Amino acid sequence: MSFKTFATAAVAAITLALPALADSMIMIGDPYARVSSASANSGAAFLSIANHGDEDDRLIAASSDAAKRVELHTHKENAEGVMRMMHVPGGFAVPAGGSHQLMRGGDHVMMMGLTRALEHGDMVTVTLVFEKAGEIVVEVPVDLERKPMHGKMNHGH
Ligand SMILES: [Cu+2]
Repeated sequence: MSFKTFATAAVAAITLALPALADSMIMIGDPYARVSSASANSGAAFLSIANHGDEDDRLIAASSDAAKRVELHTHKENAEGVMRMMHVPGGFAVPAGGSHQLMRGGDHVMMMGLTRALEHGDMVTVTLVFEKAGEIVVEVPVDLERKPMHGKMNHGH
């Protein structure tokens, strides 16, 4: 074995070992993405994050193959009582032993500048970056039929 071959093998072993350790702490559940229309140039992804580690963690950034830019957003009511989206530069905390739910009308992963039209059933790859767990890659199905989780208020009698 030449020195070069040995060095490559050693590097490969190290890069494989790191994510395996980090991934065990954070579990992503029930991801889905939406666009408002076929011609939309932005979309949003929702999922649940569970932290099985004994250290608090934080989702601090995200990226996607389907968007030029991805931001962590939330919805807040402004002074006029209108719900508005806003960028959350500090990201979302996921406490040790706890979880954090991204959902419509709340925190979400905002995909801006879509690189292709997204249709029901398409898959997008979203890379989530955690402060401690590092990068976690999630395959997110586009689901345009999903109802909001807290839709009860929309049902008048
Ligand atoms: Cu948004």
